[in-house]
Amino acid sequence: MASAAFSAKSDAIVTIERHILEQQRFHPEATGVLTSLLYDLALAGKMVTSQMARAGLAQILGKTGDINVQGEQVMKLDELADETIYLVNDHTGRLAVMASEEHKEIIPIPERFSPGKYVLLFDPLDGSSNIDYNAGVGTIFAIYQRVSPENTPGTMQDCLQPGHKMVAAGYIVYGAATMFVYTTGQGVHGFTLDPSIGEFLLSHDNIRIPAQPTYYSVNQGYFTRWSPGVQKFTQHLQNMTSETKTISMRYVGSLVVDFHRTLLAGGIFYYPADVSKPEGKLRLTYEANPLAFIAENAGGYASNGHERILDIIPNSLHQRTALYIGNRELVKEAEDYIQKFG
Ligand code: AHM
Ligand code: MG
Repeated sequence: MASAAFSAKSDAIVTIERHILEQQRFHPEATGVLTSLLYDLALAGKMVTSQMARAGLAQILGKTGDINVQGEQVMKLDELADETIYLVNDHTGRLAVMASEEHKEIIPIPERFSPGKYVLLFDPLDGSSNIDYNAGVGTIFAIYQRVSPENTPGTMQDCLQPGHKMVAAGYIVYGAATMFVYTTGQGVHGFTLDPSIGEFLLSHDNIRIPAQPTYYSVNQGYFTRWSPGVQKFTQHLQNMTSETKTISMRYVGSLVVDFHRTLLAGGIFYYPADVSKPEGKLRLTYEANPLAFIAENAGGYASNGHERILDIIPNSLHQRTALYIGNRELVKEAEDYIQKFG
């Protein structure tokens, strides 16, 4: 007879596969295609993790001319991540089209494979300027349903949908441990890769951004380039830091890592527009939108300083945007400062 201890729900070992399948129950109309697509992305995450672990060594081996001991060209990690995600997804029949921060144009599904009903937009390795310093980087992805007719090649129009049309979003952080965080609109869930068994296991169920902010996160080196509203908002946060000591500053320079901390600890991340980047730096489609979808599903909010990120209709694939993301109240306060002071 089974021991009572075995039936305790809190003892359940939840792999990412099991979790994604269980989430499917919230969508009675689901066919399982999205479930498989998410699982494919988790697989890509494991493959990139393994490439990351060997990256330092590959560089040493490739130092003399970008050829490693196997006689292969040593690829940059962001190109490797980009290719991995593409190859995991190009043939499955689940996608109509892809778009990546690494490619100028949309990425069609090869003609020999049938086009599917979903659209995948991704930043294969965000924060890649941090790779040389062994600091955290990550993959960010957004999934939409196609708007073009079924069984035809996907189009640019499929890729330029406003963020509120998203059906799923997530990111994978390659840090001290690899984590996969995703939402299909039913809460935000985080998994940690156990490298010894090669499985993502549920470690952060139903993440909510804490109401009490712990950190603000911004590159203050650009302070003099910001508008008065952004400067005043930042000074407001600095005053909170010195007066109440409840909020402190952290900035890695990897959006996905800075966002992950903001999500778990509470606070705000922002990358404003400035005189040298009047549109902001971050990409609406690959970075701001998926993280905004996650933030809102965790009780937070994301804005470009004037309007909700998820309401912006993209007019180009690599469109840039200012981004304020995290605790709803803090992001709203940023909007207020910008409206009041410009
Ligand atoms: P990238 O797409 O060239 O990697 O730039 C995006 C990165 C983000 O991860 C990060 O938030 C930001 O650029 C950091 O920029 P900065 O060095 O200007 O603070
Ligand atoms: Mg990026």
